[in-house]
Amino acid sequence: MISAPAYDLEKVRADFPILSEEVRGHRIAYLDNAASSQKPRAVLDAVDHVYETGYANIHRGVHVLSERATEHYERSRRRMAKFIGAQSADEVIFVRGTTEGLNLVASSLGRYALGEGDEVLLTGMEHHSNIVPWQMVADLTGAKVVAAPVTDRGELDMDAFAALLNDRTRIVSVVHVSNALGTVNPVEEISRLARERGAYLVLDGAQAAPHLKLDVQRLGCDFYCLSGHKMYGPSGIGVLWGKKRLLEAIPPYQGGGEMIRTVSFERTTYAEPPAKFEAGTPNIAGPAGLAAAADYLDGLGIPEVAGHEARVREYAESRLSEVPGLRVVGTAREKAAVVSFVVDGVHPHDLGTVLDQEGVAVRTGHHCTQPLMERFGVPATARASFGLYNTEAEVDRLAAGLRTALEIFRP
Ligand code: 7TS
Repeated sequence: MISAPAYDLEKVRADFPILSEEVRGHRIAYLDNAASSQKPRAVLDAVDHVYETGYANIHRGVHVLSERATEHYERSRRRMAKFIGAQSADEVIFVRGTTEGLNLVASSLGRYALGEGDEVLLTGMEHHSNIVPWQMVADLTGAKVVAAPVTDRGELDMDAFAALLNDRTRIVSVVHVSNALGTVNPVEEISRLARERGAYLVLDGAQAAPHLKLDVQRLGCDFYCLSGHKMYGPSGIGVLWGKKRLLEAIPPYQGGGEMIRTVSFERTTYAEPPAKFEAGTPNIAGPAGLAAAADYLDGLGIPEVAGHEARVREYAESRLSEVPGLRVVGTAREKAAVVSFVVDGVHPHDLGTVLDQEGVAVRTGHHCTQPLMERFGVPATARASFGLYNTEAEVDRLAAGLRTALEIFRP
C-alpha cells in the first residue's frame, strides 16, 4: 500500500473495531461506505458517554442530568456549525439525516416560495430523497419539477442546466456528490447561476460530508443537508443547515413540543430557529457521536482522507479495467470515492452475492437513483464505495471476486 507518510492506514483501521470481524470465513472488506460507513471507537465512546454521564430529556428539566444532556447536545450543535462553516450554531438543525433534511426544506421552503407555474430545478443524478419531496410539494402548490440532463460521462450538462434556469425557477436543489456515480458537481458555479436568477439553492451533501472540506458560506447555498451515518457518525442523526433569515422566514415543518413559544386554541406562536424545526424529543445522544465523527475526520484531515481515497479509487479503476466485459458507469473528471460498474452477461445482484461469499461488501441495485439508471440504460449497477480505512489489498479482493463471478456466470 503506497500512502502519504502522514496517513497511517494501519492506525486508522485499528480505530474501527468492526474491521477485524470475520464474515463468511474472511476478514470483512467493507466497500459499501456510500450506503453507510463504519464507526470508530471514538464515536461509540462519545455516544456511551452521554448515556453513562448525562442522559435525560433535553431543554426542559431543571435537574442536573437534563442540564448535562442539554449541554452535550448544544455543544455538538456548535461543533457541527464549525464543521460545515456556519456563521452561527442557530443555523444548525438536527434532523434524522439527509432524507429528513430535504423533506423539511421541500415542505417549508416549498410552501413559502412556490406558487402555480413556478419551477424547481433538479439534476438527472438526484437521489430519490431529492426528487420525491419536491414532487410532493409541487402537487400541493402547482409548481413544476424540472431536471437538468447528465452527460455520457456522468457530469451535469452545465449548458443545459443554465438554459433551464429561467424567471420561473424559484428553487434549485442539487446533489453535491452523486452517490451512484461519484460525480462532484460544480456547486459554486451552480450557486452563481442560481443567484443570478434569484433562485434559492439547496444542496444535498450526504455524500460530500465524508470526503470534502465543507464551507457552506463559500459554497453560496441557502440550505445544506448531511447524514451522520455516512461520515462515520451514528445513524438517525444528521444536519440541516439554513441561512438564519430564511429559517426565520419559512414555516415550521413538524408541530409539537419544543418548537413553540406559546400555544392556545386560538393562536400558536413559534420558537426561534433551531428550536422551531426540532419538534419533539430528538435523538439525544446521537449529536455527541456526530460531533466525535467530525473531530475524527478533522483529526485525520479531510484533504488527507480525500487523498487516500482518491489513490484507492484510482487503483480500483485500474484493476477493474482488467476485468473482461466490465464497464464503469460514471467517469466524471471530478469524482469522489465511488466506482459503479456493470459486467456483460452478469446481473449486478449476482456479482454482489458472489462478492459477499468472499467477504467483500458492495451495494448492488439502482441506488435510489432510478432516473439516472434509466439515463444510462441499466436497471442497476454494482457499486464499490471507499472510505478512509479501505486498502488496495481490499480492491485486489474485489477484482478477484469479480473474476470468480465470471467463472460461475460466464464460464
Ligand atoms: N442523498 C444522497 C446523495 C444519498 O447518497 C443518500 C443515501 C441520501 C440522500 C439519503 O440519505 P439518508 O441518510 O437520509 O438515507 N444514499 C444511499 C446509498 O447510496 N446507498 O444507501 C443509501
